[in-house]
Amino acid sequence: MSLLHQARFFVTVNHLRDLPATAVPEVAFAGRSNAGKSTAINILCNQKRLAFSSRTPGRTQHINFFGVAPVKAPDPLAFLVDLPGYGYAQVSGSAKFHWQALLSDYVQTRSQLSGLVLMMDARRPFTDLDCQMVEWFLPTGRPIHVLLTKADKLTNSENALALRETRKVLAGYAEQLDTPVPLTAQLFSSLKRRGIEEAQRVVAGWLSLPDGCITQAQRRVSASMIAGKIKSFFFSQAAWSGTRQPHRTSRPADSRTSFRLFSLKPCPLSPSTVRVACAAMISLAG
Ligand SMILES: Nc1nc2c(ncn2[C@@H]2O[C@H](COP(=O)(O)OP(=O)(O)OP(=O)(O)O)[C@@H](O)[C@H]2O)c(=O)[nH]1
Ligand SMILES: [Mg+2]
Repeated sequence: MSLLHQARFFVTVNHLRDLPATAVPEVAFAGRSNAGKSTAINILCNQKRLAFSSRTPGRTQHINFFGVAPVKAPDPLAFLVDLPGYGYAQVSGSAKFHWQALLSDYVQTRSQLSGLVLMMDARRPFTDLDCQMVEWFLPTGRPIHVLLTKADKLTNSENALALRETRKVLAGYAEQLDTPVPLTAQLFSSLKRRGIEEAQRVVAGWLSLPDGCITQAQRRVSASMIAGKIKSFFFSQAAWSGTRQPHRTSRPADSRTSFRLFSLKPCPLSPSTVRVACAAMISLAG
């Protein structure tokens, strides 16, 4: 299981001065309002209401930090950061200015930011504001991973075209850089659960999280599951070989007094496979 699944709310910030004074890495999710940022954070963290998503654009109005840490760990190992969406027309002039300044200052100056997940609706990628965001962030020399969201709204060929075009634009940006930095893209759909593992791998890699993290409780469940499977395997190899009466009994054979005889077939697993299975059980149980 990914450590991301154990993310929990940490803090909401409305001014740069309130950003957490921590040294752990962060990954921020940026994009137009309604692109699906908050929904994607929930899906990547396998939770329903970690970040607030809404049909109404402009739902996320502050910078929300979610800490990633093993259960009971006192401090987060890393943060996921849900940014307010840009391009929401209904926001008043001064609020729009405030958000824009907050966003641009955050992505340009936050040294803990390891990478930017740029979320764009697959039907209309690279609006002016998306390009603006890329241009703010590129000088930091950190990677960008584009999620082309709501891929469920397009056909396969439309998705393939959108991805190809997006990669072309990113390659254009990469050419302008003196030092190469990964600028990658993928298709994504929270609704159809498409592209989740690929996105998790990128985010976990940027945050230097281990690929998987098995808690003690999960170890016990996994160990008992494996033990159960091995047991049922051996039983499946057992062949019914009849009911026998115990010696020195005159009572008719019934289920209580008779022996049920099973013979085990020879185990078809090689000794080395059995050794590996046992080692896996022992390490899970540990
Ligand atoms: N069809 C479809 N709808 C989606 C998908 N992801 C999100 N949505 C919907 O899009 C709407 C906006 O989602 P949010 O996650 O709140 O978007 P946001 O980018 O956080 O929006 P702001 O907070 O306003 O910046 C919601 O109604 C979601 O249910 C998806 O993959 N497919
Ligand atoms: Mg949001």
